[in-house]
Amino acid sequence: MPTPSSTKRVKGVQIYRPIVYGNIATPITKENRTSNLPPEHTHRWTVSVKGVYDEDISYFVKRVQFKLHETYTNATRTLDAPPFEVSETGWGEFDIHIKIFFRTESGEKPLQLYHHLTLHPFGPDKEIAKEQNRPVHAYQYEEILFNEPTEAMYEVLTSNKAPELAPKRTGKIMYAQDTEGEEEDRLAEAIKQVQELKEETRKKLIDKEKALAEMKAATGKYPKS
Ligand code: SLL
Repeated sequence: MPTPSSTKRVKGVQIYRPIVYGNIATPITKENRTSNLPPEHTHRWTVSVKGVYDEDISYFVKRVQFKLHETYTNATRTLDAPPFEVSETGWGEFDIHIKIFFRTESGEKPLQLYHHLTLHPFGPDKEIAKEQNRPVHAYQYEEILFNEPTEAMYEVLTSNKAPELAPKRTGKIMYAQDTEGEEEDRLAEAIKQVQELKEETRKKLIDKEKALAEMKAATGKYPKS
């Protein structure tokens, strides 16, 4: 009997799909506190699993389970359709267990990730951020590897139905700015720094060239180049 395409694997093939997971948190202030909130709750937050450009990942992800701290009622929240996210209010940080289930035809085991729910600003300008009640973004990037996917999953991952990995939104993606967080941010910062450095070097070079030209003119020692 031939092996069904749902179990037959495509040898030597590896397919990566990037995702972003993490949370945003906003302080509850006097101004935005609603009367139904327990007084000890200090933050509103949303934890999510999404495409890097916020594109739909449900073509390969069929379910995401978020296991919250046991102080929450119904601590295990299961999402069978996008957006794969949970919004809550609360007072404390804790580790969220995130379990990602793939399409059945993938034959893949669920992927277990952990995210530390981050409510408080971190990084170099955390004090200002705290003062200004800025929202906190704490996201992590992950590349999911499908090693020798089943033929059916290979189809799913590579077919035209798969959304383009092109940006759907024009907004900048916000990444965490500390150790947990993102190469992306550091990369953008590095590129900026290199550009600034290039510009600075260019200016210095122009100054040096000028000085050299003046020296040449003054001494008459050097042949004109
Ligand atoms: C801490 N170890 O002590 C952590 C636990 C738990 C946070 C934080 C529950 C909100 C509610 C909530 O915010 N739990 O359901 O009332 O910081």
